[in-house]
This record gives sequence, structure tokens and C-alpha cells, in this order.
Amino acid sequence: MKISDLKLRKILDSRVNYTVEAEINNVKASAPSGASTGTHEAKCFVPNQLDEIEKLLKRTENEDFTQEEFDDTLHTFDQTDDFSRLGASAIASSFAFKKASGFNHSKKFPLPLSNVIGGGEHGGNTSIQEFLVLPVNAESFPDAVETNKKIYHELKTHYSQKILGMNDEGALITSMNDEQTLKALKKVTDKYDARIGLDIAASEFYKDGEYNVNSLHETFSSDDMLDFVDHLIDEFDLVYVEDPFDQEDFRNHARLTKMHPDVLICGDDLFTTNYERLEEGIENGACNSLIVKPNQIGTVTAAEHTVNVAEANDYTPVISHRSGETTDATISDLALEWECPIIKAGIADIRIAKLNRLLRLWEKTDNPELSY
Ligand code: 2PG
Ligand code: MG
Repeated sequence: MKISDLKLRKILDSRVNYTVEAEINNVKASAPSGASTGTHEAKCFVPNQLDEIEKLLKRTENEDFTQEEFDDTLHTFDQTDDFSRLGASAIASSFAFKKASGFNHSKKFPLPLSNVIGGGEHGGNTSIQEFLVLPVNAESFPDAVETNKKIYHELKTHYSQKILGMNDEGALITSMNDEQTLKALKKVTDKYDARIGLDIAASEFYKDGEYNVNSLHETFSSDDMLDFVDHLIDEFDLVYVEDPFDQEDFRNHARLTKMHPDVLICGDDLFTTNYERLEEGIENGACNSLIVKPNQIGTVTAAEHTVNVAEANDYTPVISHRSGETTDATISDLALEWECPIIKAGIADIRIAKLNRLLRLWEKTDNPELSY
């Protein structure tokens, strides 16, 4: 695609912080940002001198690029491994280029994995960051959204005395601890024929070889943590467990994956959408699934490459929003193009943009199907 016009600007995100919006050939896209970020992620900040970065990127105007060539050019402009110079301008521009040049949608839709109760770094009383629901028996994307919507409302109504507010991802903050939350959620997911997933985000409460599960007043060694997660999987019939251990602990991720081959054991901070870290995981048998957050790696091309490595090795790619978001729904389109079986996107607040994009696409697609 030929770039006739490229602009960068600051816009507000869901945490009322600035992020970068890029506009290429009149098509806008913006960068999300994380609160519980992995050590190995690309940098995603708003550069102080955004005008200077814009001038640099404007050098692409009047030239023709493929997505890969455009993303390579971003690397040429930046020259660091982790986009320390372009920051959030990299993924915003890469997304805008992709949106402007068009998606190659498949008919295979992801199942929405929705964060209904939250804690950890996103705000809330649980040490576990996200209590997620997956409508595993849904027959269509709209049906899946309907199930998650019912679960969210049932929790709001039934546990109204215990609900204190909403966190960064629009998930409910409650007065319950981790185990009380799981017990409450299990009753509701059983009623609606859905299953529970967790993003434990364990790196956030791991320090000096120990996991401090504050909400349960427990301190676990690595072995204790393995037992704890193993027990949670069995007791609550978990379908999905993300980041159960520290982001450098490939070994425990591999042990848990071996113990529960039928559960999606997913690496987010562990892999940071980086194909080299994923390859290390594959060699070690760590996880059977990975989170795909294009801003963790900075470009659409690099994220796609990681998805290809995952799919070639039977790792389930779960495309995901960030805790800091805008109404940009590029990941919804990418979920279809890359045939990701799951999208982790939240159910409330600004995150409805991702789900609504998929609802509209479902309606417009001939013979759509769920790929889960
Ligand atoms: C996560 C994400 C999204 P953050 O840990 O999976 O839910 O959170 O964007 O803060 O890293
Ligand atoms: Mg995570």
C-alpha cells in the first residue's frame, strides 16, 4: 500500500492517560498499554517529542510498502530491540497501516474470554488478577457474548452487597478473597454452562523465591504454588490458567502443563508475544497456549510470526486486550485473520468495542463458525 499521509497524535485511554494514535491514509489506530507488564515486552510509552517521531515516520509518505516492509522500516527508524525510541508510536502505526491496507478475515470466530471479577495490579481485593469466563458450549459468537453478559449481570445482582466497584478492565471489584470469589463464580458458571479461567499474573506477587498471596494470607514456595494451582484446577474445573508462575520460571510452567494437558496453560508475561521466548517454552514443554498482545512485540508482522510459530507447535493463541485501552478494535479483526480460537477482551466499559466489532462481523459473514 502506498502511504499518502501519516500523522501521530496523543489521545486519552481508558485510564485517562495519554496514548499514541496514528492516522495513515485517513485510517486511525491507537496503542493500548499494560499495568502488569512482562519484563521482556517492547516499550509502549508516549514519546516526549512526538513531533520529532512524526517527522521521522513521515519519511514513509509517497512510498509503497507491504506490512512487513513497513514494520521493518519502523525498526530501522528505532534501532533498539524493544522500541525504546518510538514507544507506542510503533504499534499505533503498525495497526494503522494494517487497518488501512485491509484485513483478510477468515470465517472462524474466537470465543470471548471475559474478565468478570478482578484484582491484583488492575485494582481489587484478590491476589489473582483476573477471574475469567469462557462460554465453552456456545454455538455462535452472539450466543457466547450473551452467556458472558448473563454471567456478569448475575454476579452484579446476586453479589451486590459484596461489590465495591469496577477496576481498570471493567471487571467487578468485590470484598471476597480468591477462594470465596472462585466459589461464587463456580455457581454462576455452572448455571450458564460456562467454565472458569484465571489470569494469575503471578510475577506481580513473586519476590525472592516466594509467592505472597496476600488475600489468602499465604506465602508459597515454588513447589507450594504448583500444588496450589493444581488444587484450584481440580476443585474449580478450570479451563484456562494464565501466568501461574513467575515470568522466568519455565520449569514450573512445564510441570503444570504435563499435569494438566487438557487445560489451557497460557503464557503471557512468560512469552510476551516474542517468538524466541515461545521457542524456549516449546523446547521445555512450558504451556500449551500463549497470549498474543501485538504491543508487547511492537508490530503486526512480529506478532503474526509468533502466532504462526504457536500454531505450528499446537499452542493455542489467545489474542488479548491490555488493561489500558481505547476503542480501537484492531485485535478483533486480527483474531479473525489469524484464526485465534479465543479473544481475551473484557465484557464491560470501553472493551465493548472489541466485542461489538466481532458481533457486526459475525452478522456480515457468510456461514461464520466458532474456531474454539
Ligand atoms: C494481562 C493484561 C490484560 P495488562 O495481564 O493479561 O488483561 O493486563 O495489560 O495490565 O498487562
Ligand atoms: Mg496476563
